[in-house]
Amino acid sequence: MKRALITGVCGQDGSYLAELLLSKGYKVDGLDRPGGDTTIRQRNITHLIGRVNFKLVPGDMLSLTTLYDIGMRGYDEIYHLAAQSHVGQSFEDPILTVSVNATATMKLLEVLARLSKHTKLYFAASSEMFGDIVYGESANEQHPLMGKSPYAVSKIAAFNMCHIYRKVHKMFIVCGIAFNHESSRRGDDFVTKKIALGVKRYANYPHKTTRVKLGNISAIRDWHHAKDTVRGMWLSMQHEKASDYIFASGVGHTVEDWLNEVCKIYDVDPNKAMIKNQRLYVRPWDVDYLRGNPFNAYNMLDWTLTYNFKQTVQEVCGE
Ligand code: F7E
Repeated sequence: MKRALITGVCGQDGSYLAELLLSKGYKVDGLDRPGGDTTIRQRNITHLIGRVNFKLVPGDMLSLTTLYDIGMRGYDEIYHLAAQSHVGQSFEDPILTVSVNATATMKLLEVLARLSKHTKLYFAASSEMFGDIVYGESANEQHPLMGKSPYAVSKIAAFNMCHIYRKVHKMFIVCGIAFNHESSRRGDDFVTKKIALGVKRYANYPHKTTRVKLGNISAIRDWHHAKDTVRGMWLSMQHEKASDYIFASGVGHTVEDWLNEVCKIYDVDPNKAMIKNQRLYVRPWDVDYLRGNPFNAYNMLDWTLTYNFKQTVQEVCGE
């Protein structure tokens, strides 16, 4: 029976990945950072708590004790998903973002190199690392990294460090470069879920006070469903060689396209249901266009998408 640790188990990806690994017969530990309201924090994994082979391990990636314990437990596989993952918030607190996303990942690498070199590690890299891609083109794993936010820079630092440990310490480290991936378990302050909840609210109470307040709705993102991403994570860890993989749909849509699709579901006029360019939500430096080329994942891992754009929107809306 393989033993795996998921950092960030309470998040959207962590919760789906825990389900997947349990279904494959793994013994799964989930790192759970105490704090805030437990019911809210654990809402994505309530159905897993108490299940045989699933255990929550309290800990914090910023704690050396936690990292040392992880090294001492000698897991077969670690899926390192814990992060400050909100790009907008990374401008508000760049230092925390770098501490959690980059420095803690570097410490984890060093701990594993010293205490548990056989452990396979999956690192959740991000399409934000690319910064702007030439309009109309798509990024593969070799695309230059020109991050435009503290979040992007923190992920680039950790990504490059993963390569160093892969090369120098001969460790099995996979970097999954995931483009935007969504689900009904997405946090409420990401644009997809915010629109889904906001438009529903407006449909129920159509009034100018219930309109969804948004920032830049012309940004283009390459969206797919988070259940597909986590299947890619697992597949990439089973391949004989550790490598980097793009997880994306290869199709770009604007935030406005997402809004329009949600408005169709709730039968409301998008121009009435939202106000755009709200200062609070416009980023100091946004990435205008992102689209990925998932050829390697398709080819090397037999990775396929089970949700298209429309189905992803519907699932996020819970419809
Ligand atoms: O923004 C625009 C915003 O916050 C998408 C994270 O999982 O995916 C995610 O990062 C776009 C941006 O996701 C609002 O400016 C407009 O252009 O949903 P988002 P993200 O920043 O793309 C990548 C792959 C990650 O790695 C990240 O961890 O939507 N936008 N109006 C807005 N965004 C938000 N959040 N809120 C708005 O009101």
